Amino acid sequence: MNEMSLLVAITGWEAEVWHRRFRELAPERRVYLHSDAYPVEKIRYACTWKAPHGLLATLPNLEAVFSLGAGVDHLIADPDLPDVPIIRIVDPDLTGRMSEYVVLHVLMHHRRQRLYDTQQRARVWREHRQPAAREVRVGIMGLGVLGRDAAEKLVHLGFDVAGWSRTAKAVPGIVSFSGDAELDAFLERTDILVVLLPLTDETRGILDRDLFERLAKDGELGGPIVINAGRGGLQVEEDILAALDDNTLAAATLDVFEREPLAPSSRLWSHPKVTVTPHNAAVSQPQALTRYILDQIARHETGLAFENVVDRTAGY
Ligand code: NDP
Ligand code: OXD
Repeated sequence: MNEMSLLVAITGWEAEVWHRRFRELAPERRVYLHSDAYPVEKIRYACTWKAPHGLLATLPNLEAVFSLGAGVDHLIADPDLPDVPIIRIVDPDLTGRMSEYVVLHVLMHHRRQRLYDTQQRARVWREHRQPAAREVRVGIMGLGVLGRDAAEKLVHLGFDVAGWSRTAKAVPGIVSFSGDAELDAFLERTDILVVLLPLTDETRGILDRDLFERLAKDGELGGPIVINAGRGGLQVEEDILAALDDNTLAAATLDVFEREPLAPSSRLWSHPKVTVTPHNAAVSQPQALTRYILDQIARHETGLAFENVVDRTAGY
């Protein structure tokens, strides 16, 4: 039995499914759930999603921490996070799911599907003007692994796509902006804003009234639209509601919220211009992602460097 044991520390998701899958794929290792008893000194790798803060600091021989999602804000927020590499998910399964979500919701707005749903319920046969995809400017905030894939798929559909990131990018077919200095230029050519930023000290609360007012006002869709599948902490929900009410924004699709689950009392649920999904834009699938983590461990144990290591200073 390999004594380089794994600890699965998950809250909010079904931990047992991950546990079972790790054991199936790595029968030679011991794999523990954090809710069971485990020998702290044997744990070398922690596989986490919203692990209780302080738990990782109790593992004296920890060599690496894996985030079971692409985002690592749940780990960075732990004040006792040990000084070992943090590895995040970069996997075609997760990336593909996010691009499906982005393409679906961009098209929902572009093709006015919500309006046709309402008309259908009222038995109304009425056509509305339909701009071509090339007439619609999509701006993706966060041109990382997920943003880039979604951007490329939207370009393929014919949309006029731009991206904004911290460092400059050169992606064929995509107009790229970077840093605070180019944010205005990016926003003023954006009809549909897709947000795939990580939550960091720099990005918290970035989606506020001031930003919405800087989006394009001359677009083909009757006002700018926001799609946030990044993190709820990026958005100021009161500002979104106010901007929808006074037509600064035409619509919003939100997968993530300041507090999850979204409170039943939130006005976002019933607002006619809002589409709500329950933080499932790109769900982490144990089937695909346990394999990715075990491959990373195998690399490490043969002397190779981990891939997709988080930059703690940048916070993502
Ligand atoms: P990446 O780290 O690959 O990309 C992040 C992008 O954001 C990069 O382009 C980065 O710039 C940019 N960025 C970060 N900080 C800033 C800043 N201050 N100003 C401008 N740009 C910035 O992450 P992923 O694409 O893999 O994932 C993005 C996020 O999506 C995750 O952090 C997570 O929060 C969210 N997510 C949500 C899911 C859901 O189901 N709703 C599922 C999976 C992920 P640069 O390229 O210069 O580094
Ligand atoms: C992630 C998520 O970060 O599911 O992967 O939110």
